[in-house]
Amino acid sequence: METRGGGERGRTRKCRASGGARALRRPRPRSRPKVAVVAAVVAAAAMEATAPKRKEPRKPLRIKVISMGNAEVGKSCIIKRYCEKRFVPKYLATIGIDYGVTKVQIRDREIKVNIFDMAGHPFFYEVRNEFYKDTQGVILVYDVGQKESFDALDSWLAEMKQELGPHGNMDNVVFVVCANKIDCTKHRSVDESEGRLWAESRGFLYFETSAQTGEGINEMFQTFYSAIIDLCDNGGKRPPSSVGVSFTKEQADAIRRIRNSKDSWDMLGVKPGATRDEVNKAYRKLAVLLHPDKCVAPGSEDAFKAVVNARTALLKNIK
Ligand SMILES: Nc1nc2c(ncn2[C@@H]2O[C@H](COP(=O)(O)OP(=O)(O)O)[C@@H](O)[C@H]2O)c(=O)[nH]1
Ligand SMILES: [Mg+2]
Repeated sequence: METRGGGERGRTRKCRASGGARALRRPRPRSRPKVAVVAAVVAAAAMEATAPKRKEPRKPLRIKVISMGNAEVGKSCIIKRYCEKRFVPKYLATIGIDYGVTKVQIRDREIKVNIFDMAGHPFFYEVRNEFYKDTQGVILVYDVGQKESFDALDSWLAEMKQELGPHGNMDNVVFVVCANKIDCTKHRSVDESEGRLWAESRGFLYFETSAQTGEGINEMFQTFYSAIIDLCDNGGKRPPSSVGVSFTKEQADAIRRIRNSKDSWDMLGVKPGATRDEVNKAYRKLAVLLHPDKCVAPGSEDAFKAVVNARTALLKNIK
């Protein structure tokens, strides 16, 4: 896509250059001094600079975006909310794939988005698998009140990876994770830091959304499309700055492990019955890794507090 855009700009420039050259063209001896040619070119450039600039519309950038995530998490409603500015509560379950084209203006660029809204039900795998390739952006959705839809995100990535095959490159796709249905606060079972950690540790964008109230939807799409434009302008590769991971995998893994640990021993990563020294050693290692002054990973503060409490609890009972 960038090649096409770049080519377009290239052609435009070439056109102007030959126009200028035509205006200057006149018979001249071969031996004309180089300096005169340079002067003529400079004069032409100056004329071009003072002439009112022709605004040549750039061709809209064409992109392909797909939605992924379990059935019923709100993929279709998120897309509808953005495209039609309304919530359709009784939206029909997607059968296979819904397809739509929409034009949007992001910064100074017009982009033509081809959206393939995929059905999340396993039954539609055979229909979905055709649509993974040549995608610039993925909207990955889960329902914050349904833990299994969050746990399923890894299998969605795995399905895409498998369909793209060994030569497919997931690194050059912009992923945005939507933690959807945040209006249902009573039933929330995946908190923000957990979702954000999962997304950001993979270099994905993360947004809390509600297709019902509209919260987060516009910001999500604006940032998502903007990141896709940056990707296209960067020759189809995700620019390094967009990854923006400011914490290590070790920190992310430790937070996840602490969050899922079943007791204080497990939390510190020591065997039940470990000595004071072993507990202190394990504690120090985690405290250095997750200290709020050093670690900005989502959830690090809670993980740090949990580790402090686990150590206190264990030391109380060890002689
Ligand atoms: N409360 C609430 N319900 C939502 C939200 N988004 C979608 N829904 C509901 O969730 C159900 C499934 O939505 P749909 O968009 O069809 O899910 P999909 O299968 O992922 O495409 C529908 O009954 C919607 O009304 C939301 O943000 N908040
Ligand atoms: Mg749907």
